[in-house]
Amino acid sequence: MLVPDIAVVPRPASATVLPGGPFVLTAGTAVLVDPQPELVTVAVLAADLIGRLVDGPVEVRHHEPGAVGVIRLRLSDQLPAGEEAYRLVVGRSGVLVEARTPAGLVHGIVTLRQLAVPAPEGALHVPAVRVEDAPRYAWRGLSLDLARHFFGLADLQLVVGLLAHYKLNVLHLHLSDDQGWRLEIPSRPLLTQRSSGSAVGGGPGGFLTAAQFAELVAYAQVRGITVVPEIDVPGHVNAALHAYGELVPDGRAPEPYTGTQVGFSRLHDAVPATAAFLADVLGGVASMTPGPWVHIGGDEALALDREEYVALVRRAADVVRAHGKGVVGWQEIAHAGLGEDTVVQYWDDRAGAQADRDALVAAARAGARVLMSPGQHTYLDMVYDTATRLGDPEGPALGQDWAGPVELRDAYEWEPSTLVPGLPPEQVIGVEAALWTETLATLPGLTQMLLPRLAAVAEVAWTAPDRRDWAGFRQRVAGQGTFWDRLGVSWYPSPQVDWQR
Ligand code: TNX
Repeated sequence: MLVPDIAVVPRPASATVLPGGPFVLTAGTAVLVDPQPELVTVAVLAADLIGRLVDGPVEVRHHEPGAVGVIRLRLSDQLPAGEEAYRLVVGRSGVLVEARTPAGLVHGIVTLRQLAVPAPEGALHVPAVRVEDAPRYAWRGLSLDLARHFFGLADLQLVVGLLAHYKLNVLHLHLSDDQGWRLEIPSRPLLTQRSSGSAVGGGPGGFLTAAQFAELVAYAQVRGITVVPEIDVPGHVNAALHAYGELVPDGRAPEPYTGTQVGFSRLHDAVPATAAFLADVLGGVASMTPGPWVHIGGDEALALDREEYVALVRRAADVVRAHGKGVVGWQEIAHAGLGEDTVVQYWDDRAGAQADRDALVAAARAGARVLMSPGQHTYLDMVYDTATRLGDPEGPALGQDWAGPVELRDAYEWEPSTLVPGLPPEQVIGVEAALWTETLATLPGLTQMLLPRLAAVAEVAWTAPDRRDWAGFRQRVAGQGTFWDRLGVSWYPSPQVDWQR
């Protein structure tokens, strides 16, 4: 018998449709939890998410033995290995979500939310199912460029909600570049005072205060998401040089830069102010970050020779490590031989980047972990196709094309473990989509590039390869459009999918 697949994205490790059911979800449905302090935030989150589905407040109550018609959340160690594993059992009389950690419970709640379908009289029906699920990769992220154009706290919270909905667990923020500085560093106030008001094309810019950053980190953490801040050095530093002219050999600060060229700006290892700058900035960012990682950039430092590049990357890495954090950097840092506790992020999959690929393989063989962000599959700032023009008809078109058009199927159909020949597959820590914002200045523009492709990358990161296929994905993702519509976010109706309307 052909069992219909449940329409969950990313596809769970196992899902069985049960006889009987469905569970009827209404504003009268309560969330029930054991009285453990670590369950309070996840219970409130669950009640909020379900309350928004049913259009009314949902109560949180403590465990009542024998209660029916409730959603029960429980921590349990009787689950498959892995911090993020969860089990979801739905029947007519109730829902049980179990996980080892609050983050696992969030995944179960998200699956429940995706399974709910509108039923007569405003109710929602959840089919009777048993889902046992756990991710393939530990690192499933989105890298978002706040430097070329700035997006503030409310926009970032919306993005965090989308990440959680597709079980992604890392938000990597690109917080500095030639065009602007986007995070307040208390020990270096001129960075934001002088260099936050610029952006590509002369836009207004902006920055996150330290308090807003802390609020975002907490908002993400409740949803099981770690924020990884990136300060891009030793290239991509015009905004820093503009704020602190002492970083330039002749002491003359450059003008703000609002174009989109890359690779022209640089730190100088021999300039005395450089070491203090790296210590203050990366040390400051590390101490503002509860998560285990700080990203030091390291890409496209085209104005530096290899020796000075390596010296500066090692300096930056030393600061991050001295603050007890692991180092993440773009693929070029593989040339610096940083060793085991490093994550190297692969991005440039063009033929010309073979030297980087060789260094990446060598670094991985020496114990570094590799994060997969290949441009041709995960760069969501690429156009979907060359014929479609997205964006305001009066304004500039959205998207770049240096890595090729990236249609939904391109974002979906690739295999992280075999993409780079010679790379030991067990060194791949995960997958991260990237959204650069040279051409993206508004939230609708941003979400049109993210959706639907973010869902495809999320499935590559979460679902085991033997559970993935394009034909199944295009059917399961077809229902997501109505969810984005309900949220009121813009998305691109890729012609590769027969969207449910
Ligand atoms: C390359 S990807 C860059 C970014 C650009 C992006 C545009 C990477 C590490 N560097 O500086 O924004 O291309 O697609």
